[in-house]
Amino acid sequence: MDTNKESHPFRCCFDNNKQPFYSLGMFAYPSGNAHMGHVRVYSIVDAIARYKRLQGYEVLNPVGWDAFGLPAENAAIANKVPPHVWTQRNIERMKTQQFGPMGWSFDWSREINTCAPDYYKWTQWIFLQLMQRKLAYKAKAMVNWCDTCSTVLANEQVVNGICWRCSQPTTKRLMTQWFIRITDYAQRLWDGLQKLPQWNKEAVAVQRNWIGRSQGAHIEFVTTDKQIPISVFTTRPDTLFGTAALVLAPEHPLLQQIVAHTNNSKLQQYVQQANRKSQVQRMASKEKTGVATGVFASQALLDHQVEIWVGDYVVADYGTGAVMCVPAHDTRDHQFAQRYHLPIQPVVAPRPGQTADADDLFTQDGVLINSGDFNGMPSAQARQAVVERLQQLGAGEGTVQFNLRDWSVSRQRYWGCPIPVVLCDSCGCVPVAAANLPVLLPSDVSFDEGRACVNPDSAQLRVDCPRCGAPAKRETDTLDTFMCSAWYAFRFADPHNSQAAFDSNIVNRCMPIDFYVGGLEHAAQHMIYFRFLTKFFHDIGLVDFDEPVRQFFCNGMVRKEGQKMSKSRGNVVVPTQVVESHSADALRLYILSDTPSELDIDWEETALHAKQKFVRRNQTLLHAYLTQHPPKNWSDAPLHEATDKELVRTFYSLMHALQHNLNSNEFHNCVARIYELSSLLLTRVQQENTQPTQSELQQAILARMVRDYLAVCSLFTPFSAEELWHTFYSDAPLATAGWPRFDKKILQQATCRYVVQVNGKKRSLIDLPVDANKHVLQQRAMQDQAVQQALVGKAVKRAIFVPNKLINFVVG
Ligand code: ANZ
Ligand code: ZN
Repeated sequence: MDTNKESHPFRCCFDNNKQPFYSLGMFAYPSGNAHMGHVRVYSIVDAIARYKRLQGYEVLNPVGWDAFGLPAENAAIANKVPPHVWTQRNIERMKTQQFGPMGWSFDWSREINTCAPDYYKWTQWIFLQLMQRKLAYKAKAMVNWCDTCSTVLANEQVVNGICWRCSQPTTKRLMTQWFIRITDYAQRLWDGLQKLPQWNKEAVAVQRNWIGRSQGAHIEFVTTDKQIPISVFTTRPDTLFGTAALVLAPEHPLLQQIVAHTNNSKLQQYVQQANRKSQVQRMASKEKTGVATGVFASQALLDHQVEIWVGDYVVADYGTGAVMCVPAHDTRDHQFAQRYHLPIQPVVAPRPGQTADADDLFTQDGVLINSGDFNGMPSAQARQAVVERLQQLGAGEGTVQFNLRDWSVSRQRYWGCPIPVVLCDSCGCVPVAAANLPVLLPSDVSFDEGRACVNPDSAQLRVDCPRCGAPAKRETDTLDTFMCSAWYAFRFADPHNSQAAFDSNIVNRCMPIDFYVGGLEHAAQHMIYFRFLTKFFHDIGLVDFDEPVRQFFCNGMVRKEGQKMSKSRGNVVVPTQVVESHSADALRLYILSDTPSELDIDWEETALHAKQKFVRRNQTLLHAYLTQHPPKNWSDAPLHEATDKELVRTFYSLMHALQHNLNSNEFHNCVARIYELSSLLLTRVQQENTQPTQSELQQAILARMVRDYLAVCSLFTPFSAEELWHTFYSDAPLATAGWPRFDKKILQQATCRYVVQVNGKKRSLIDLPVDANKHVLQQRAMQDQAVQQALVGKAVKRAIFVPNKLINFVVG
């Protein structure tokens, strides 16, 4: 591999002593069209990558393609182009015509593509590792089904019952599917969030919400007739005595058994209706509806029986699918009780100073009443005491409940990573031996009937069972593409390894990722899977860290007229066209300016023009100046010997501030600093162009300042900065030429205002250079009229001097 830094300044090799820095923008999908989202993400990443490179880090700034997934398959169906051809064509196009012209400093030698067999071989290998440890399993379960996409979706891919890809409502189906047991890692995924101080706060909140840890209890009830046990999950065991009813989800597995003899047709109708309703409808309806079963239940601590109801506000797959309904203290239960006239018995009273939510509703912690032995206890204490008592009675126990579900990871679609499993009639699901990977995607497929159809009789699907040798079939489901993107960052560290997914030493050296940029919309799914796999890799000894990302920066969206840019709205601004009309530098500068990068921006043509003008003006004036005054001996030009000390001081103070802004990802402030730097520098340069007055030394100092200016500009407008640098300074790239160095001393004020006192009373102010000595100050003070007056007829006994502050004459 040619690792020559001059011909490949962005190529990362870890064979030097430089400290690595890993910057990464989230994986791009090769749709064929780069959009403003790409421009924003990668311009942010690039500013930091270039900054760190100039600072002397060995920067890993890779790029690649998240290439499996539905659009390729749909394109194949629509245009009869095989998905790999469509994908490859798009990648070529995006790479050469769209990403290339933006000037992002990627290490293209590490480009990866998840649909390439030498990549998905390792995705399959990882799946086998999970399977070996029982973390990948096949099971029958209620899953999310999208009709439009005709595939199963993960919980993370269904937001409020809507498919993340096609925005159509999804339904629940009982299907046999592959799952990844991420729930085994729920507690660690939760705990890990505390160790991420450099993560975007919203992203941490999204994770926390998704993992959804609730501390609570299982409380056992039992039906009075047939003694069928029913367990509820509650976070408020302190409210047990206020239970008015038990409410079961319509899908509750014991329901039919419980109501077996009752012949309640109204109930059966309700259950059927609920099953037909989509998840969205169920959650959207504000009405809490239900049907009474006529069956009652009792609880060890309660001296009253409660009726069992069925209600669709209770979710089947959370907790136990059953709740104790406490109308006086829970809003949903309150609505339910009001509708069906259930008793509303308060068991927690507000403390002095607390106010209730309504007359008969109080949802906060308070003090227990109407609760037997527990009366008078504060809620927190009562929660523990009730659980302890239940535990003694064998009627309940403390538990932790997570919202996180296992990741349903199989897809009934063609264009994905084949699941490396053989289905054998006698042995069941048998993993393919690692030595036989990759399991190639069958090529015996037609796209004619409106869907991708692998020939079911294809020899490519027939295989002998690895265990018993009998004829068997390959699994035809493919993996969710989020599986491919859950480990791509590891592969970037060692992208050409043919012996392993990656070399642990290399990965340990450059990961966790130092700076990761992407949209908040990926903060739930991708980041959960990515964190999960990292912990798994850690556990099987592949890596020595267990969180993949040190700093996670979430960028905002680019909108137009307040709307998301989209083809259907016809409001898409195409980056390549902007590059042609205004230049990549102007676009990059624009996309980072004015608004903090974590907020949404609204596309504004006039601001873009202004950026273009700014870049041009800089270019023209600096070019003219450097032509007249070719830079000489600039590299060590002594800044402290500048005649215009104020210029140098202001200039480097701005540099200093800019570096501060970079360290805190305030890119819009960086751009503002560049404007200020430019205005200082161009004013001076224009003077020089019209009437050159300066000595060689002063010229060298100015040349050094121009070069430092170009260095910071190269983070944002690399084309114009590199061009000037190349024309006037050096053949070696500016990208690796070093971050501006300057002695902090030059940032100090050039002059200082000294106070002159006589016997402690202020008489005058005198401006002198910083660090003036006592003698000089004393001399100057004695010449001051006001001071002279104050000293008339008096003898100076002493002069007290405080450096850079004051002189005080003590007189007798
Ligand atoms: C009684 C109670 C009284 C409750 C009270 C709350 C307040 P999180 O924090 O989300 O875990 N719940 C339990 N399982 C449910 C299900 N499958 N579908 C719908 N709701 C369910 O919420 C836990 C609370 O949500 C539980 O605590 C239960 O209501 C309800 F004053 O039990 B609680
Ligand atoms: Zn869909």
